[in-house]
Amino acid sequence: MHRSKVRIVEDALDANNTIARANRADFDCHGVTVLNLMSAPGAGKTTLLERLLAEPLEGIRVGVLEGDVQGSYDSDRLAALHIPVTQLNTDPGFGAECHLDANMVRSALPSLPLAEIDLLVVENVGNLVCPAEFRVGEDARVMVCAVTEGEDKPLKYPLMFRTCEVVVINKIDLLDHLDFELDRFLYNLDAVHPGVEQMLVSARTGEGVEQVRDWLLRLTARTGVPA
Ligand SMILES: Nc1nc2c(ncn2[C@@H]2O[C@H](COP(=O)(O)OP(=O)(O)O)[C@@H](O)[C@H]2O)c(=O)[nH]1
Ligand SMILES: [Mg+2]
Repeated sequence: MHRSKVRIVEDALDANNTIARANRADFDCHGVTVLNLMSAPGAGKTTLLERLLAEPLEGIRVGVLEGDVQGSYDSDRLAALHIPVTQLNTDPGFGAECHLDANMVRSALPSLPLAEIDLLVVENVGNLVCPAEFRVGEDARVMVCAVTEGEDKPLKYPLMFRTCEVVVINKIDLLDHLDFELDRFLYNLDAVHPGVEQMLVSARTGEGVEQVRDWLLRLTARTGVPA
C-alpha cells in the first residue's frame, strides 16, 4: 500500500517534469529566461517585484505571471509598472491548488507575450511546501524568507530552501523590533543548503534590492537564448 502510494507520487512528478520540459522548450524558443519566485504568504514577493521593476531593468523586457488561489490583487498592484502581467488562478480551474505546476503554467502560455519579453518572473502561490515540488520550466528559483518568519524555517521546510539558487532574506528593516537571530537563521540555512547565495533585503526601504537586481541581470545574461 505504502509502495503504491509512493509510485503514484513519483508518476505525478514525472508527468509534471515532462510538461515542464515542454514549457522550457517554448521559453527557449522565444529566448525567455524564467524565474520561479517562491515564499510563504506575505514574505514580500510582490513588494520586491514592485521595487525591482519600478525602473527599467537595463533594456530587459520583463513580464510577470501571477499565481494565486483567487483574485487579481497582486496583478492589480503590478499594473502600475506598465509591464505585461498575466494572472493565473488555481481556483476554480485547478482545484484551488496551493502551488503552480507545469500544467497550470502551460495553460497560461497562450496568454503570455513571450515574443515581447526577455524575462518572465513567475510569482508562485504563497506556500513553503508544495511549490518546491513542482518545476514549471524555470531557469532558476529564488525564495523570499522574511525575518518575521523565525530562524527555524530552513529546518522545517528544507526542500524549499534547498531547491533555490538564492534566498532573499526580506524585511530587514524590522530586525531591531524582533528577537530574530540572523546568525542562527544563517546557520540553519547553511545546514540545509550549504553555500546558497543569500541577500539581505528590505523591499520596503529598498535596502539590498540592488543585489537582487544585479543577480537578475546576470541570470538573464547567463540563460537568455537569442530568439
Ligand atoms: N516592514 C516590511 N514590510 C514588508 C516588506 N516587504 C513586504 N512587506 C509587507 O509585507 C506584506 C506582504 O507583502 P507582499 O509583497 O504582499 O507579500 P507576498 O504575499 O509574498 O507577495 C505587505 O504588507 C508588505 O507591505 C519589507 O521589506 N519590510
Ligand atoms: Mg504576492
